[in-house]
Amino acid sequence: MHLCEQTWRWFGPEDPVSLWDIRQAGVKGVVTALHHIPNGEIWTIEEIEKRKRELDKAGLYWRVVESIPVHEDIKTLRGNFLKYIDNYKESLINLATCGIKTVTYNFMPVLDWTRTDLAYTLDDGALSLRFEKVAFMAFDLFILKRVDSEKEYTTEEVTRAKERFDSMNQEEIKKLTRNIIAGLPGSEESFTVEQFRKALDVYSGIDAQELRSNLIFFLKEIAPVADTHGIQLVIHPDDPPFSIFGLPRILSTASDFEILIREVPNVSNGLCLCTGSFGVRSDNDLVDIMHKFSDRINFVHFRSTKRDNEGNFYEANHLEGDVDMYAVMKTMLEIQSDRNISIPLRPDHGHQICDDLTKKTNPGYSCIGRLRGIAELRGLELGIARSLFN
Ligand code: DNO
Repeated sequence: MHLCEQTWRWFGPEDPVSLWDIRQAGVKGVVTALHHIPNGEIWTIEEIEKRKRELDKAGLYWRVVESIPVHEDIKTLRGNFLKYIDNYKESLINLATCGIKTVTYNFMPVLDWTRTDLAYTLDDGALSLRFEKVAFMAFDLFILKRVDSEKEYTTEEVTRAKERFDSMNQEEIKKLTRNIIAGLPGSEESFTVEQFRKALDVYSGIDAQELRSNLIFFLKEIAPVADTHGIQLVIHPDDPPFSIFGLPRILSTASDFEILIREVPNVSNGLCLCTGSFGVRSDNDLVDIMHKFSDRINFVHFRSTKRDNEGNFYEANHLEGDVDMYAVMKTMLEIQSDRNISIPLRPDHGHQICDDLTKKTNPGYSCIGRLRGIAELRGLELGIARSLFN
């Protein structure tokens, strides 16, 4: 019987959640990254070993890298992209040399994950992350004032966004702006409005087809290196899984990943199954995605979201919301049994609850909220595993 290998994301020494908190969550495998190394630079063996030693002192080990960020020059195949690809390869080789062999990355242009509200109050008083479409449009149309953005929305949407914008005071405008472009945990970029406009401009001539072919180019370069060194590359899906700011999106559905493995069939070309990201789209059938890519899923983020008909979603408790966590967990257990392996899992995005509410936490990465998540998932897993295999 193969249970998932439980892991926990840690943002490094600055993370308010300590390594001993992680131990007490009953987890030994850590998901982390060398966030202090600027995007594009090589992760040296020395720096990797230093992080490993830190974890080791608390009886933990570095199981998954999340993420080695992909430099914008690679996504656009402009500027210094060849040098950055070489650096990426070198970082992969260095990680493999140090025994770390699962590497997450994403190919979302400009921004990593995006939410409008980082403290959405649920009816039990917990704080959650939310994407509110009208607030997003209000930012795009009336704060960022992106050229031609009104063409991407209906007249009714523009009217609703204007009403929303007019109802906000200066403080709320600042907060919304910060939430969207100042960089959520794990994203390596942070922008002012002016910088953000410039970053978006770079993509004005790049459509989804071009971005996809850039990703394929990048993967064709790095996958053979990963194959040779036994590294599993796992791409994280777009979050949210649809276009925002007119930017191309190329990893939001099963067919997006299908194209990727058709073009780059190397064994190292794998998927980070983020149930919360894929789960935002009602046309994504998670169990079907898992069956389709059962041999490519090498890391899993367990998280659920609740969407409505207006294009909004918030992050629900792990066993609630739109994701059928029972079905996902059962499929995970079947896949692991077929492949005869354990796949690393991490509880993603907990709510701020209990003592979390009085502390400064990384949005989505509170200690107690995730602890609740992992405890529920662990119970669910054991229950299903015992009824399936015992
Ligand atoms: C959000 C995360 C993302 C993810 C990266 C992977 O909580 O899931 O920041 O780590 O997109 O590259």
